[in-house]
Amino acid sequence: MISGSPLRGEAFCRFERKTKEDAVAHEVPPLPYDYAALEPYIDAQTMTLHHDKHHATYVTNLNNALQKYPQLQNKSAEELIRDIKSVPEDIRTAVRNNGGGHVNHTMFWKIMKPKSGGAPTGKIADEIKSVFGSFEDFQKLFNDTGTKQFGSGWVWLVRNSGGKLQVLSTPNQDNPMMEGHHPIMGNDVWEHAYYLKYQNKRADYLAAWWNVVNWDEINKRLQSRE
Ligand code: MN3
Repeated sequence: MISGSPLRGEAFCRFERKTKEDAVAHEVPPLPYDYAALEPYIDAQTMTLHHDKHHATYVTNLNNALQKYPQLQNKSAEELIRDIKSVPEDIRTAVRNNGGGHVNHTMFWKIMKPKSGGAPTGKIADEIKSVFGSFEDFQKLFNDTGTKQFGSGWVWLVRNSGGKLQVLSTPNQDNPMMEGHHPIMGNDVWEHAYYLKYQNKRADYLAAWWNVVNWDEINKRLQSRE
């Protein structure tokens, strides 16, 4: 793999000394579009800070937390958070917050796309209709759930541990996988996701976000776990 950032380079060298070629440090995936591509719904400055600073910090902190546990360095971030209770107690909170932050944001960039949004297509459209009645009812539930999440967190559509589609929210960087659910899509309701443009109006951000939703990617996530 090619190192694209000094951040990864440093982390990789550190692990390389410890475990030879086995471990690869976690790294921030490149944004799949330009920072300004989601304007006017999400502004370029927010995207730049969110991806290059916030997401990067979760990755740095995750790699730092794993330094003293070489046996955990080969696990994907998903594997780590899915089985968070098996992570050693002294780094569990750090892995929960930063591994969660890494997984959540890696999904987030991919489920958005410029010139997209609108009504869902494909299988997700059918499932939403059959479970929530209509796309509008689903949007209202998703937006209300995101608005009511107190403080920082995420609002999700998941396939729950019982196999049913469900809307729920999580605090901080917790991911539904920690509770045995499969996350199909999620929106970040941390203030860092919207404050520069929307200030305290989280509901306005949640409403605008539907204009950048990438239903193709969400259909892929739906079908990866049926
Ligand atoms: Mn965020």
